[in-house]
Amino acid sequence: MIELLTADTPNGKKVSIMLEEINFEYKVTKININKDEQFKPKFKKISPFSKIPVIIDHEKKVSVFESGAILIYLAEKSGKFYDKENRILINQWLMAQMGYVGPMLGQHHQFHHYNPGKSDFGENRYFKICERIYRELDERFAKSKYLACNDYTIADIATFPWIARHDWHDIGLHKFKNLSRWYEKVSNRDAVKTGYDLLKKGDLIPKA
Ligand SMILES: N[C@@H](CCC(=O)N[C@@H](CS)C(=O)NCC(=O)O)C(=O)O
Repeated sequence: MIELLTADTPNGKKVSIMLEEINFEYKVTKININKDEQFKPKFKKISPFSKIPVIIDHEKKVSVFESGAILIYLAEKSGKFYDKENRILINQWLMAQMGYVGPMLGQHHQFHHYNPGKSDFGENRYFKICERIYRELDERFAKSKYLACNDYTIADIATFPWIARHDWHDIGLHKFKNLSRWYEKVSNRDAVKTGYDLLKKGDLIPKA
């Protein structure tokens, strides 16, 4: 049994989507990050930076923090979405999501969506970076069916919930044909739909 400690955010959705994809039995413990539950000592013990998501594998008595590390753990445990032949490609695109796509789009959310009008510099900087990421992903999808290779992998699972915030980004996902094609294909997976609205039932995936 896997326990998922999470909140309704893109990083949290990565793991609920993965758990649905691999069809593992799991239970959810909600961590209310707006009420500072992430700073409770019991949670901090398994998440040193006080961040969701975290999983506990009760069978193995092991906990894992950092969504990328969690996806790798679950992929290795299930033998799915982390094909050995494509592993170098999958690792690169997964790390790019973890180190670049997620953090930059997260800053764009902070300046453009949550705090507009507070910093022209911040708004412009992250708007341009977000636009550039859309362009770069679009170029990738002109060459590859899925992000890392021609198969659906944990790199797609990590990236999808961030692009699913496209209505906050105001870049115009529909203008990026290849990225939109990938987005629609991933959106239509049953496990993605179930994992996406796990904590907020009825929260439909925004259309491209
Ligand atoms: N690199 C981490 C980032 C996790 C993260 O930023 N989590 C946010 C929610 S999306 C969080 O827990 N914020 C609470 C806080 O920082 O206090 C991962 O991918 O797991």
